[in-house]
Amino acid sequence: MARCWSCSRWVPLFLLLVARLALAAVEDGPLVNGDFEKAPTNGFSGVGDGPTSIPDWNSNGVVELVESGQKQGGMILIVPQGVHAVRLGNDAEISQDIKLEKGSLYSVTFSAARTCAQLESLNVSVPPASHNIDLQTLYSVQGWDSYAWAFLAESEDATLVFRNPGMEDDPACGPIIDDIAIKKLFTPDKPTGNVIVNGDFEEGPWMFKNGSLGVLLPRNLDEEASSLPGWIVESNRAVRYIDVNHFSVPQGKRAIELLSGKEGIISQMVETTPQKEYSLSFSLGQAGDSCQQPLAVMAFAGDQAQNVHYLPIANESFATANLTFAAKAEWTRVAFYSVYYNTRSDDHSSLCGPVIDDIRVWGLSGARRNICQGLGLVLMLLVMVLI
Ligand SMILES: [Ca+2]
Repeated sequence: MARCWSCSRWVPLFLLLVARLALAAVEDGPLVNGDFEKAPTNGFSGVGDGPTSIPDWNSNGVVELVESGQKQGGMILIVPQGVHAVRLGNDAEISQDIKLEKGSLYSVTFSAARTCAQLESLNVSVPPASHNIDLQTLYSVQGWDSYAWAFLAESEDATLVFRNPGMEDDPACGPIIDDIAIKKLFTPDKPTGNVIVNGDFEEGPWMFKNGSLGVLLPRNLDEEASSLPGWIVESNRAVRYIDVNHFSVPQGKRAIELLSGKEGIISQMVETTPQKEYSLSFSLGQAGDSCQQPLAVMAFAGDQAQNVHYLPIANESFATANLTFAAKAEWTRVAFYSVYYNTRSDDHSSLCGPVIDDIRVWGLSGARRNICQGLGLVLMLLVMVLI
């Protein structure tokens, strides 16, 4: 009897454990069959002959598995990683159910390639959050790129959807997608004596170890849902998130490469005290990706702007730059863009540019208003003592 009582006591605990496991949110990293390398029930043999069901994904419309080297007309289809990827036809979509932590910020990383459509774009969503990614600009000569998109989880049960919003004459024209991963992001605390959040860019989207092209961060004006916590990309073109495994990074493991001249701008609003003097410092360098010089950035802090050229010193891949400014308001915009439109010297078409990292803003002196307030207090105390 005692034995049964002992057993029954463990049953609810076991059920609770099972329930917790079932509710566990998706882990950081590749999604289940996010690289589309898992064979369909009838094998990969039918790939190229038309739509087939894709393991672990739901699909709607003309969704095809494509194979590396597969030809369509005179064009060889591009598979970003591995041997297989997925192509979405007109208005077609794939989706996967995922468990999330409600209220948390997530970033989805994926690779996409254009095929033959004129105005190719890709809609990525975790309803109700949704974003159209423009695939029109080719950033790398390989014909594909990795992108990141962030969203706030509004519920625990969610569905990640990739949809081709296009309606091309040729229904086979549509983007190819591959290598899908997710990462829960956190917003780093402001370091002591520095008002910039995530100025070292160490917190950002998932990056694949073999992802040699970095991750593009497209336009995103929503500071609350940014793949680069603290920052927004306020331009039409993307900036590139790079890692130390494939690029030269001035500090830590991650940094930002600015692309597309004035069309690639990142910015952050920082809290400042009006009239107070501040210093903005940052590392400026080259990514080690054969980017043609000159490399330069335009750095903004409030109404101050400074053009800073990267001048390689000895064997250093970066240098430190500084800009002093007086805050005019309680919030000051800090922003960067590349002065030039740079391309790689080896292919003359892949976009590249200067690297920035380790951005800091700190106060140099007390605000005049505070000094006056302080003087006023001293005078008042003096009067009180005299009385
Ligand atoms: Ca860094």
